Amino acid sequence: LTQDELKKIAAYKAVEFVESGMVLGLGTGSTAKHAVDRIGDLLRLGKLKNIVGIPTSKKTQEQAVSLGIPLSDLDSHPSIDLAIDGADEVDPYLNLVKGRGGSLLREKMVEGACKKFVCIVDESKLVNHLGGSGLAMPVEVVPFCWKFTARKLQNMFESSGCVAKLRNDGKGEAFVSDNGNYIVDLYLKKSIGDLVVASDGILRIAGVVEHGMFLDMATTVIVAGELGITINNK
Ligand code: DER
Repeated sequence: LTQDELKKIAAYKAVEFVESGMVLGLGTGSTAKHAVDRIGDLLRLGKLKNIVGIPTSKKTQEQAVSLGIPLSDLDSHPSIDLAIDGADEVDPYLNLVKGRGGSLLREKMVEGACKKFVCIVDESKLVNHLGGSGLAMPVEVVPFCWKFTARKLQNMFESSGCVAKLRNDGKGEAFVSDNGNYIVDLYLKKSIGDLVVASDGILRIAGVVEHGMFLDMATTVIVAGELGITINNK
């Protein structure tokens, strides 16, 4: 099975949790895309009714509009029944790294407002501890003096061999999030130790808006692997 087929399997399994009448957090990324497509299919087939979607990015909003999924926002729906979204990393305690797609702030706002947050991944996302894979740990920062903020972040995790890099948009410019902010990616050589301490430290830096560690937020993680699907509940 290809990675994308595994993502689709996890996504379709998550959509089995969706009931008519629900307010749904719609995730962002290539795995969540399959879940949103599936919800659109079931609505069109009449198997799901009265769904309201709360998108976690402009990209997902556009996808949902094209599928005819009725949309609203957190101002109108401060409490959401169920969110379905992907992740970049999942540790054994269901803590996540998210945000390599640049949508972490709206994802964390929406998923923080959910009664249930079902995370969908293929098995390649499973790690023993967050941030140790050498891949990006995203932090959304205000553009004002971003170098100052990036340096503070890098110094904070110096003992983990941290290198902070501004995410670019692939066209030589800085990536700009849906909220008009920049993303500084932290590349760590070693684990950052206590995740809550790291989270608090990052959020205490004035130029930081939010980071990509979703601690104790997922209520269920659905993992699709070569040997089948596993469903891990908090
Ligand atoms: O950017 C994000 O938070 C995405 O959800 C990411 O974490 C997972 O993206 P993927 O499903 O394309 O791997």
